[in-house]
Amino acid sequence: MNKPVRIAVTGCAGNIGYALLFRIAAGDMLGPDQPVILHLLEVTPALKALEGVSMELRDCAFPLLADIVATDDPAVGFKDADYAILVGARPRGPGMERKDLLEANGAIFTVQGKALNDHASRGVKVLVVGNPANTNALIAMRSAPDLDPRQFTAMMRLDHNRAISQLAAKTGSTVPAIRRMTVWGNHSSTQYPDISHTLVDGRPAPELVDQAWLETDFIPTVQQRGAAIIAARGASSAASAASAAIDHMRTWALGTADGDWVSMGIPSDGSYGIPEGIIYSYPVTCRDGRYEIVQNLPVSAFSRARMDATARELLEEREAVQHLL
Ligand code: NAX
Repeated sequence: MNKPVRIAVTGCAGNIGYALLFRIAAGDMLGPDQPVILHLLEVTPALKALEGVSMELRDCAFPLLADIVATDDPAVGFKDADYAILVGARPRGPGMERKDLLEANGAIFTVQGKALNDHASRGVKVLVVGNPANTNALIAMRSAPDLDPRQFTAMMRLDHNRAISQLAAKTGSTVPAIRRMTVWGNHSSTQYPDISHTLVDGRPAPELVDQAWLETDFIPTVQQRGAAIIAARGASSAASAASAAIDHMRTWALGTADGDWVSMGIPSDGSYGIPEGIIYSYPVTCRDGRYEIVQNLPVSAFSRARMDATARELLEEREAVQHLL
């Protein structure tokens, strides 16, 4: 059995937290040989509910759960963390503009970025789930000057998984038969789910579906899926978001399958003509705990326009939080 690793999760008394923690403790994230110490971080008013979550986690008697640290102090919550999943964020309240949301969350992610900088393991892998995820990740990254920017990522895996599932259903195929899906850009309705390089049972996906379906069905369905879940369930995606967070971290830590890639929000390095200095979703392969952008994919004019539109939105978001960077 390996030495336990420390996994910090924020927002643990919320919806996604409740769907996420039990699966991490069961070994779904890092496998059946990796014990974990869970660091549960919440705001002070939620500490009582957090105590209930800790009690339930203990009651599961998970063999891999070595310990639990529950706290409202980021310095304690991120102490020696090897992984940090930042779920907790301010939801958009009535009458709140996007700018207000960016501002309210900016305050959270500057504090958490600094706490990660000062207290986490030097190799910590950070995933931001709380919205607006890409720009929150940028704020946390800029607040942690002693860590490598590459240690900060934003969650696009839910969008990636949604795209795979839609394409599998359309082509009468199965999820494992779909490889090389890409979602570019921002975790928002400007994201660009792109099947140009996707394979279905080894066949190019663009040969199996028509352009009209892509434009009027697939792309908007994936872009609007979060709103559709809220409309149907009366609450935002929770179990699927938790599952995607586990997939993101497992792939980052343990690697992508040969011949496949995943979508991750990462600091742009200028690849594909996307401006540097935003957290943009790219197709990446992972190996030995590191990711690399898949390079040299041909980009059609149709894709170019959509990749640029979602980059522009991220530049606007960055502009709105410039004073925090
Ligand atoms: P909930 O409101 O159920 O839970 C959020 C929890 O975070 C609350 O318990 C709250 O007390 C806690 N929290 C707030 N500020 C905190 C802080 N500074 N430190 C620690 N904890 C804090 O929301 P939930 O449904 O769990 O969603 C959480 C976030 O995920 C939201 O921002 C949501 O928009 C975002 N999502 C992101 C997705 C993605 O793909 N990137 C998809 C799902 C989800 O919509």
